[in-house]
Amino acid sequence: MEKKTIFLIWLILITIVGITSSVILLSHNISDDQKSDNPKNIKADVIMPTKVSRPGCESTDSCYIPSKIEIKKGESVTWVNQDAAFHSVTAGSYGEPSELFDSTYLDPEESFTFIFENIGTYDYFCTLHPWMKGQVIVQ
Ligand SMILES: [Cu+2]
Repeated sequence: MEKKTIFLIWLILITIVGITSSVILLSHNISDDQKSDNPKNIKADVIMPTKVSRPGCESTDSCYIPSKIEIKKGESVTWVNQDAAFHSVTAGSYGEPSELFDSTYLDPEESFTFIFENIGTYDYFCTLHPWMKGQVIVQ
């Protein structure tokens, strides 16, 4: 009778340990999934390449790559800052921001996504480097 009780307690303990380790393993997997959402793994539609914080990229239209992107209404564009300097993605043109979107300062490797709900041609620029210009064409 006593042996049976000990066996039952042992069985309950094993079950608890089993459940606890499954929960720990599951939560580990969840945090691994969340890590893949970090900016370095984000799919970039447009990048800000290196060294665009000095003038020059505008002569080859490569301050944002690609500088012109065509999408369909309702789609989004994701910009990723691959430079070592801060940049922004700001709707409008230098001195005339349209206020439709503004990433504010993006750190290196940081990204910004905007969903375009309306057809049109949208100019954007970098508030820190006026020579940096790009365009989103929504069809
Ligand atoms: Cu910039």
